[in-house]
Amino acid sequence: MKDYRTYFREDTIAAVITPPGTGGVAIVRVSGKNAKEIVKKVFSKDPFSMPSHTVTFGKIKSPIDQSVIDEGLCLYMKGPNSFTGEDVIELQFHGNNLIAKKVVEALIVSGATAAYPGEFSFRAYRMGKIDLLQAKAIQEMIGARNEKSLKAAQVHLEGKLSKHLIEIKKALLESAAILDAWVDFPEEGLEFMSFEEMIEALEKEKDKIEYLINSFRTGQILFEGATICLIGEPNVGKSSLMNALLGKSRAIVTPIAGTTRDIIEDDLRLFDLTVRLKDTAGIREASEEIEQEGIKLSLKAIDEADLVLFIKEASKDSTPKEKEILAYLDPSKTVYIANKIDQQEPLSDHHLQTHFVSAKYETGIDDLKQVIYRRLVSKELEGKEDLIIMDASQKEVLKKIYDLLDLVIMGLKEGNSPEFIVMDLKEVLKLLASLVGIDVTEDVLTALFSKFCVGK
Ligand SMILES: Nc1nc2c(ncn2[C@@H]2O[C@H](COP(=O)(O)OP(=O)(O)OP(=O)(O)O)[C@@H](O)[C@H]2O)c(=O)[nH]1
Ligand SMILES: [Mg+2]
Repeated sequence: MKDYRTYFREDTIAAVITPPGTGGVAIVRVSGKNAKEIVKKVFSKDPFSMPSHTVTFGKIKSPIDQSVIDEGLCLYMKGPNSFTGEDVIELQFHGNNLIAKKVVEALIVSGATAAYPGEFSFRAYRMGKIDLLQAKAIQEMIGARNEKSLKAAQVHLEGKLSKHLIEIKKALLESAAILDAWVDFPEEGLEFMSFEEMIEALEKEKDKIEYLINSFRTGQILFEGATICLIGEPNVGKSSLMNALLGKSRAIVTPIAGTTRDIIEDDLRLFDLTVRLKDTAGIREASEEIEQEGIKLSLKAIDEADLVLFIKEASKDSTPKEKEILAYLDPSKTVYIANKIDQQEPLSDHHLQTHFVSAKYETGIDDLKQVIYRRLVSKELEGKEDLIIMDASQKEVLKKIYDLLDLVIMGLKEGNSPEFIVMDLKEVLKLLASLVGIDVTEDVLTALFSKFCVGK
């Protein structure tokens, strides 16, 4: 459905910016040109006499009957040195929903308008305090579930991803200018750059775009969190391995085949990542209905997982069922594990990349954790948090840019007319600009900011 509210309004806006519920304090933010005038009507001290970036203690009162709502602090930040770039006043009082509601009502009666979701961030963007990628980074930061995605969001917020994209844009702009010159002065134009040099320059930028697109899988795992499931025949030691990885007895372990029926889940701390582990029912031809249901869940878990740990016994030949499961698994998201190496000499015909462990005696578990981590966070992205894309819509735009650059390069190689080639290249420049927030349409902005929560 189309969103009809417009973020392009001049109202002075107000909203609670702390989470709902009870707490030590709650904060209401007021932003806009009438912030001081409005707060003057609800606060016992005059904001016009407050120096910028100072805190004043006073009473918050109803503008209608002057009754006291609460007492608290008033923090005044004169624009442009504030989050939104406008005059901002924040009122801090006791953390109670009822008080917060009354304070916002008092501000609205005094002339403020309730802020839309993400409107403070939108204003920061409109006033040039942050670009669109940085606005997105605020959301990423709030939503970060582990240290790694938090770090990635932080570097996005610092503007490093924007800088990288702007550099790509600059390089492509140069190519576009030369192409323009080729159109206008076919002879002289070639003096600036040879045909081959142009293709080389464009390929270089295309590679950078491809790198960003590929970073999305890691980005998604970081941002959404990864799910890993343990799969195998009954009794191979899936639950034992789950417990060994978690370092606690989470799942029941018995020598009876078919012990685990339901999916058992828990969070595993994997260095700076948190992943969701799922222990499943062993897969076999089950006669019993409960077990059959469990197996159905196991198959579903495989499809939903980012990584599958396939477990078999190290000293046993693969059974027909195991071969069937293996054929079903996607090798790019499977880790092959041979368990119970303490029992007998392992066979030699295992999958080439098999990891040998003893879940019961916790041998090889630390190495396995390293392997799992590596499979989730590719080595080339390690420490390059500024170059990790965590947002699906950003990835889509990058994909369009990539395809267009491909067309441009192909057009050059095939000797197409530079007039047409330069048109595609200019479209690329537009898309790059839109990523950082230059010349973005109102619809796109509304869609983006309305996904924020109120008070952001
Ligand atoms: N010797 C040895 N025994 C193990 C090892 N891992 C698991 N076991 C034993 O194998 C049996 C089955 O272990 P579970 O962890 O319950 O196996 P599972 O794959 O979860 O089995 P289901 O839930 O029935 O599918 C238990 O008796 C475990 O003690 C191991 O590394 N070495
Ligand atoms: Mg089990």
